[in-house]
Amino acid sequence: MILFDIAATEIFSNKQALIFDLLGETKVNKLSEQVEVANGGLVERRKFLKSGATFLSVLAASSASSAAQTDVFDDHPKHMKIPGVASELYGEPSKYESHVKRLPEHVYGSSIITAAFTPIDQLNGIITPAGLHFVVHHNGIPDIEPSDHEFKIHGLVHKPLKWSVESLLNYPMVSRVHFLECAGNSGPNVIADAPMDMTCGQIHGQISGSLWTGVPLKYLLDEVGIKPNGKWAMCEGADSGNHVRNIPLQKLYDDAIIALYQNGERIRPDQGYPMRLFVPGYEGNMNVKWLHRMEISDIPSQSKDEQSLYADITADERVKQYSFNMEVKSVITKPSGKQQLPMSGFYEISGFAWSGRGKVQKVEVSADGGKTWALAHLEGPIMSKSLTRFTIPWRWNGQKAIILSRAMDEYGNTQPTRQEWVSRYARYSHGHNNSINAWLVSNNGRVSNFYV
Ligand SMILES: Nc1nc2c(c(=O)[nH]1)N[C@H]1C(S)=C(S)[C@@H](COP(=O)(O)O)O[C@H]1N2
Ligand SMILES: [Mo]
Repeated sequence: MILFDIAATEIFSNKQALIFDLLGETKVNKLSEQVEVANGGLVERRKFLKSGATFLSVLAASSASSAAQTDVFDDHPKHMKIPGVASELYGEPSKYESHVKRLPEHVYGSSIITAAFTPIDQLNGIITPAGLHFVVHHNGIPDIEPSDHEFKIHGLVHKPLKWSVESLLNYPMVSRVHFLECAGNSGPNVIADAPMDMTCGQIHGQISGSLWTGVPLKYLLDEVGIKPNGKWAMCEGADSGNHVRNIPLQKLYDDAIIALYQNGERIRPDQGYPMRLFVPGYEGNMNVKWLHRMEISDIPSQSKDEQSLYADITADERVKQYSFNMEVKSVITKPSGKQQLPMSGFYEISGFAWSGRGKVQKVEVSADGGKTWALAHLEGPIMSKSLTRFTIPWRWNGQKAIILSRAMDEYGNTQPTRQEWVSRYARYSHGHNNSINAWLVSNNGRVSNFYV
C-alpha cells in the first residue's frame, strides 16, 4: 500500500509530504513522470490507478521518522479501553457531523414558499438521507394522521374509487432510485449577473436522490377504468397550499408511482407523508406531496401555479405552457464553492449528473475553463432518471484553474453553456437552468462560483 502523493513531494519538503503505510515503510514516490497529466491536470482514472499515484492524504506525517518507528499495535485510543454506549432506537448521525444540515433558502425570500436545500457538497454517493432531502412547500407541512387520509380517483372514469393508506400499503409495490429536482434549482446562476459566492448546496441543492417505493399508478388507473376521452389527471395535495398539477395520463401509466416509502422507511412529513405522487424525471413541483385526489379530464385544468410560477418565459416573451422534464445536467460537488484546497497535488474531482429523460451516457470535465475536456469515470450502477456519480483525478498545480463538468444523456442531449441558456429565456425566467456550471480555484486554493 503506497500512501503518498506525487505533487506534494515535488512542491513541499519531504518532511511535510511523505506519508507512511502501516508498516512504517517509507517510499519516495517517483511516479510523477509516468502519469500522463494533460488537460490542465486531469488524468484518466484507470491510468491514474495503474500508476500507483495517490491523492493528497490527511495522514501526511508531521514528524516522519517518529511515525515510522511507532508500533501501531500499542497505540490504543481511550475508546478502546472502555465500553461504548447502547444504540438509540432510532439512530442519528454522529454528533461530529451535526454541522451537516439543510440550507435555508436564499432564492425566494418569500414567507409563502419555504424551501431548504440539500448540502450536496457535504454528501457523497447518489442517495440523500431523508433528513437532508431538499424541501419546498408553499404553505407549510400539514400534520396528516394516516387514518384520516384518503386518496381518490374520479372524473372521466367508469368507477370512481378511493383508497385508505392501509389499503394502498397492501398493493404490490416497486422500488426505484430516482432524483427529484425543483425546476428552480440553480436559478441563482442565471438570475444574478455576477456569480454569487455561495456553496454548491446553496446554489444547486434543490436536488436529492432517493430509493422511492410505492404502488405503480397504472394499477389504480386500471381499477377505475379510464373513459376514452380521459387524457389528463389533475393531481391535488392535501396541504393548504392548494398545490395542483395537471399531468398527462400517459406519464402516469408509464412510470409514475404513489410513493409510500423513501430510502426504506415511510416517507417523512416534509416529503409528503403519508403518500406523494412520484413522476420520475419530471420537475419537482409535479411530484404532488400529501396526494389525496386525481380528477381525470380531457384537457388540463390550468391551475394557478401552472399559469404563473411554473411557466418558463422565452427570450421573445412567450410563455412555454409546460416544461415537464428536467433536462440533462451535472454539477461538481467537490471541490466546490467556498471550499479550500490545502495544497497543490492530486485531488479527486467528484460530482453527479442526471437526466429526466433517461440514463447518463457520459460526463466530461475540464480544468482549464473549457478549452480541453477529459472523460470522467461513471460510478455504477447507472440508473434511469437517477443521480450518477462521476469522478476524475486532477493534479492541481497551485495556479488559478477553472473546473467545469458537462453531461450527455443516452439520447445525446447535452448541457448548454450559461450564455446559450440565458439567451433562450427572458431576463427574469430562471426555471430549468441546466447550463454548464463552473468553479474557480484561485491560486490560494479558495474555490468560488464562476461564470464561463
Ligand atoms: N402538495 C404539495 N406538493 C408539492 C409542493 C407543495 O407545496 N405542496 N411543492 C412542490 C415543489 S415546488 C417541489 S420542488 C417538490 C419538492 O419536494 P420535496 O419537498 O420532497 O423535496 O414538491 C412539490 N410538491
Ligand atoms: Mo419546486
